[in-house]
Amino acid sequence: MSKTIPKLANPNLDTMPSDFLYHLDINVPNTQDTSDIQQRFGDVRIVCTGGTASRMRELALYMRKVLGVSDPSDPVDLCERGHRYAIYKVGPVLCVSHGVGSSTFSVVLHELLMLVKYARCQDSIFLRIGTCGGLGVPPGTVVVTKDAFNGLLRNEHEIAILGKLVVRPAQFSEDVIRNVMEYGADPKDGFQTISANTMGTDCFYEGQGRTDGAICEYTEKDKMDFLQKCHDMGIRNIEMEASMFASVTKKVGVKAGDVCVTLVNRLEGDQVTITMDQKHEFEQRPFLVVGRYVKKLLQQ
Ligand code: R2B
Ligand code: URA
Repeated sequence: MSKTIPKLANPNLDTMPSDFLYHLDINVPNTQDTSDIQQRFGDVRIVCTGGTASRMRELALYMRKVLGVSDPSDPVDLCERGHRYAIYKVGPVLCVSHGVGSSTFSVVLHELLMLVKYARCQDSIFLRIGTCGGLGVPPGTVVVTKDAFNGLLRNEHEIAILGKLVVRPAQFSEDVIRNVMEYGADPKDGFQTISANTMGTDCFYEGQGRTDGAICEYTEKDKMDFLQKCHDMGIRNIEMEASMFASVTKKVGVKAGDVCVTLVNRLEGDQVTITMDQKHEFEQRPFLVVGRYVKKLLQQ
């Protein structure tokens, strides 16, 4: 199969003489000759993203083990001077923090997509490795997103552009979903990895039907009716990035997937009550699943 470099969906990029990926602190002085960027990032195949810089640093250390990279040095944050996000590189894998929610994630996602274009990365795959609330599944379950729904329970992402609402479809790559399940899930792990629908909301509290935020204008029954409706639609986890992530990557033709571990069963409560040690243990689970997938992918 022929390899592809992302084309993106912005004709202006073809006529810009230079570009500064501001939040990444990466300068592209000459868009017609990106050999320097190609040298630094041209081997990247998989861009792993996740909420926090410390988790992405841990993922980088884990990827060293998965890929057999023996390097005793501390992982270097390649965009430390940008002060917003962190990027670690382990061979063909980038581990990048994206903050909380679609708005912070979309900023770094745009810049990462431009980075892989300028670096002429072939067939790059974007992944989000995150945490989420679960719906009717035990805390610690790993969910690989099938369809991404927004807070209106639509399988799309809405964004205001030039004063108008633009609606785009929000599906992840079927290949990625299938392969993450096939290569990554292992019943011997002692936890479940399932493929199911995800709701990505713009708010952790009201947007996810919680009754414990600073504002709540609905009853416990309204909340449970809504969560039950989500469950009936095959939604098994709730987080804050899936619909934006699916829609942006789909729009530019880059394959992507979302792999998250549940921290709470929302049919049983709103508060995340697991201990920080338990949370840390749960956060390793998507590492295991994605690690196996990445290893297999790179062997092909
Ligand atoms: C899951 O966890 C974060 C909120 O606590 C958010 O980034 C998400 O999607
Ligand atoms: N992240 C979310 O967005 N929701 C939860 O319930 C837990 C983590």
